[in-house]
Amino acid sequence: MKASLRTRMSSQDAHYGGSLVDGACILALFGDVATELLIRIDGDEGLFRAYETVDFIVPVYAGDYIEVTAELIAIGKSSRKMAFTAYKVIAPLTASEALAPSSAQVLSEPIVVARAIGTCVVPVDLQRLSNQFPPLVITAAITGAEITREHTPYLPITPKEVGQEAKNCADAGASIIHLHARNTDGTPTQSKERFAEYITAIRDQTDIIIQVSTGGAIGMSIEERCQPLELTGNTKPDMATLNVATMNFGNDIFANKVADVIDIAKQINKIGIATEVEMYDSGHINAAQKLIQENLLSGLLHCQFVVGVAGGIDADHDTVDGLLNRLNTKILSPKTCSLAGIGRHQMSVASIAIKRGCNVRVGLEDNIYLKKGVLAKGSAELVQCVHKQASDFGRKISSIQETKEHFSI
Ligand code: KMH
Ligand code: ZN
Repeated sequence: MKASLRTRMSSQDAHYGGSLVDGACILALFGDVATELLIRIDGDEGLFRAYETVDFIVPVYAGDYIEVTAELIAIGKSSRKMAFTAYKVIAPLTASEALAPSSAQVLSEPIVVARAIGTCVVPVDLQRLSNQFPPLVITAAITGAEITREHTPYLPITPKEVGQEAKNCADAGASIIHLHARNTDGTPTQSKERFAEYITAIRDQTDIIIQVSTGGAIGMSIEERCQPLELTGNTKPDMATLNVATMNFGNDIFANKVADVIDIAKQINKIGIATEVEMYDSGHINAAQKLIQENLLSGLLHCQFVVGVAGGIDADHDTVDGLLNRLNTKILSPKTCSLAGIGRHQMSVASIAIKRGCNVRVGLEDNIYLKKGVLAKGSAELVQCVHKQASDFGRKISSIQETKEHFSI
């Protein structure tokens, strides 16, 4: 969660020679933006307790326009830790550049002039808007279709390995398994028999929600991809993915023609299980919006953004932030949103999701490393990292039962 404000430094703020503005003015702005954030979080102005760090990086002069932001980075019982940044966005021109004393310019790139980390407090009995964010739903994508045993020896392949991995992820805090299947030799398959073996092995160990992939592997036909939707009885899945658009996927094409997307949506609706809409770029939101308008997606819309795929949208902070803002302005019907970052972006994207009230997907399908050069010994280790990040931030983890209720499963 973030707040920002923009103001102009006046000649009254200039305290030192050469119209230099006192650093205390920047701290006053940090105080104001912190107050806005506290009002948004708790419905109370709160109090500033302490700064951990303050760095004045670039001088600020009278006439500069300064934008300050505060981002919530951790929540305690009454403490709210924030990261502050001050940017210069407009500056007067220097005497040699100016046509007149009134000449000024909008900077092509905002300049960071100061940063700080600080903690505010809101007494518990004054917190009117507690439980700002819903419990965090963690999805574990444990198999995927593209990662092989050559990439990592920890990829589960046999039903026994898949069942154990699902249990480990559930124990670590995941409430959904995003499932692909593999033949014994590791090649991807959407065979319903293989899915049935996997689902049985998982349900022998845990009641975690099973979300089957209808995306399958690149190059598979729609019929092949939809086979897990034929399962009934004890092996009927709880949820299925719906990929809404065609795109480049690395060096390949992930084909999802409009007619095929509609066909898959209808098949999922027919068997009456929850749909997770998979999106890889901002334009995919339009495709999802069209499906809603055509009544092919109803009820709570579960959106999964997979970011950082070569061919899809980038996974950096500002891009993901913009993507979430776009989702919120475009899709007004009830929705829940999850973020999955590919490769080295996995944990940074998880962090954005936790702080923006979204859900998180991690797992070997999207990233095989725990940290640079160190392979994760399975998806459960990645789930544990997300659990820790969420706990540090003060966000609860959704239990399997809570997630089932949330998605009416
Ligand atoms: N294997 C990717 C090409 C899904 O599971 O629905 C597609 C995919 C999407 O993984
Ligand atoms: Zn998948």
